[in-house]
Amino acid sequence: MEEKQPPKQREDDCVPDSPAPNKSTALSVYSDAVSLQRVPRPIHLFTMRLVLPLLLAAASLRAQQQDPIGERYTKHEFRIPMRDGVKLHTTVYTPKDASRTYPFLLQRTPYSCSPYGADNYPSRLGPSEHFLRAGYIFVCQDVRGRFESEGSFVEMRPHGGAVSESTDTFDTIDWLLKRIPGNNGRAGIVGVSYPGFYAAAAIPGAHPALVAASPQAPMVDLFRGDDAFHNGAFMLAANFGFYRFFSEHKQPQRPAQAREAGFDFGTPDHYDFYLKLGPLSNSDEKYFKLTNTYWTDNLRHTSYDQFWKSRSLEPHLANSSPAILDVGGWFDAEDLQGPLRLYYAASAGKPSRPVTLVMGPWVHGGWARGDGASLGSVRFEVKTAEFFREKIQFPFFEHFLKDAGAWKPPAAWLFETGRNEWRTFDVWPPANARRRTLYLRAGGSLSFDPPSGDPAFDQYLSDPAKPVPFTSFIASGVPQVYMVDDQRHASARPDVLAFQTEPLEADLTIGGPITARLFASTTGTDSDFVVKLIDVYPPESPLGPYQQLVRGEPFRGRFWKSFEKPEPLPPNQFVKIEYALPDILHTFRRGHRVMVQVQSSWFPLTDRNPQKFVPSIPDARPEDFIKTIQRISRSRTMPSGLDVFVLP
Ligand code: PG9
Repeated sequence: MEEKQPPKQREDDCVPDSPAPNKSTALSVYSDAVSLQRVPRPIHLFTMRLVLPLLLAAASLRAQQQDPIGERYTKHEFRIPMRDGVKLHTTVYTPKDASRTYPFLLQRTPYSCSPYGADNYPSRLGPSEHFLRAGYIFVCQDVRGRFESEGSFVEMRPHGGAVSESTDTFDTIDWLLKRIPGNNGRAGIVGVSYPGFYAAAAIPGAHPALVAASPQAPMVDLFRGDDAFHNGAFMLAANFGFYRFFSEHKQPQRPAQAREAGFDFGTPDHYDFYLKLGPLSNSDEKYFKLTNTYWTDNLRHTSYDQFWKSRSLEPHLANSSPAILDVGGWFDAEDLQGPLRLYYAASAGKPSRPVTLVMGPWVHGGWARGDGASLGSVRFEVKTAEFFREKIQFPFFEHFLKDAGAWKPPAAWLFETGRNEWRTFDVWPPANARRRTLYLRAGGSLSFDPPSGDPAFDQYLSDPAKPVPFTSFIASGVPQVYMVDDQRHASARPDVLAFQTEPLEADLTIGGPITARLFASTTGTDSDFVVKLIDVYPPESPLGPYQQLVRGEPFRGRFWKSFEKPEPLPPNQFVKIEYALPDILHTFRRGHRVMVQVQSSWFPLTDRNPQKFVPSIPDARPEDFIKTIQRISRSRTMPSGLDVFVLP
């Protein structure tokens, strides 16, 4: 990665390097500009145009000369033998300052420990610059079967076998403690996404020296809400191109540049691409030819079978030994459920050290970079990512790995969106939260008051040939902004039911998991239902009557009885479909409305349900895709709605 060059000073910038102006800064920038007006303009502009860029370039060069990683750390590369003899490539960076001892900070990854070669140094090391300055022994390891390590890669290798990610981490730490001089006998592990899974997988059976673990956006259960399936609906757009990277390495079939470029969709409109693809089994016939084994696994295991159950970490997280800093993003399109599931599982046991959940207004890994002050059109007004890196993540590791500073964490350190402030809780969801139901009512209204009429329902036509798009714009892949995107494009569709409250007379704060309860019928024998919770801004807000998605989650109807054994839905008969939407902490401000939308597709975020029950949806035939009439009851005896926790 190239070192960033200093920002070029644009001709019309007449102020020293200043943060991007917001309201308050604009005034200071303006006042600076006004004060600068006192300098005769020709002299001033000449100075700024010539001198400032030179000053910036010199400062950046000095920084690079003063502090390249190779000046302060020595790089070593080892092949560490695991208990079964497989050797894992492990890069170790030790501080040159030998006047004190240091803890290990590990990352285990399937995404490479590049750059390789003892003389090649990365441009950054560790989770943030705080760690580089404080001094750690940084360790990066290629997991089995990836890049420079021996062995074979297994998707989320199941815990409990003769060798596992837990035993590999244990053996690695044991080896490092004995052979790397200058260590202080302690180790921590940190990682985001797949590296987050490896950090979580190190927790069960942890080496006694592993005293701190920070799984960040870890996958915990790929079928139950992480990257692969959400209540049985397959996360198509997120996974289609992803696995090519895994399946090609070590069997390079295309030039590296083509491999790096990923899958060539041939169009930026992936809604159209996937619609034309038809049944997912066509993907192997047309593109992957069964070479993308991880993709094919997803198409072969579309129920909660032993393949997925064996890979779930959830049963192994109770009674943890390391302190845990469990991090996730409220708007993480890949692994939102993982950190929540980890927190609930670890807290339910008897952990030896504190377990802390941190959730911020972040996309996947959004806390690791940038300032976290906004996402798309939505502003959070607080530099949440900077706060996390400086005030939470760094103190966590300093405390447990070096006995530096106090660490009296809350159980949950959560950013409340809507009101835009950090909050701490001694238990999550908070004990004083009140469970209430938002009922779907007649005329597209939504209310805490239950319906009284019988029968009462709304209906819509669901056509798999015209699925509801998951973005309000033409999109490639999964745009991270989708989780706060405007939902007016959906509200306007006849195949989306929308129910909303009157403008709120007071702030309404909802925290914790949400339970969707639909009494639904279909003229078909299978169907998806998607429930979305939306914050409707008042017309006078800067974004106008923006309909911000707060939380959305699909449910694949075939799993109405169990995720292990899909069964047809009885046609033209109301059945109760009840499922959880991942936690939120959001305040609907006074004057806003709460909206709930219900629909039967969310494309191509999830694959299409043919709506005729077939043994395997990826193997459905084109003629299996049928139009259906969906009915959602909102009657006294079958009241559809959302159970929410209202905070005082
Ligand atoms: N969370 C991403 C992912 C993991 C496993 C399968 C599919 C996606 C990731 O590691 O980037």
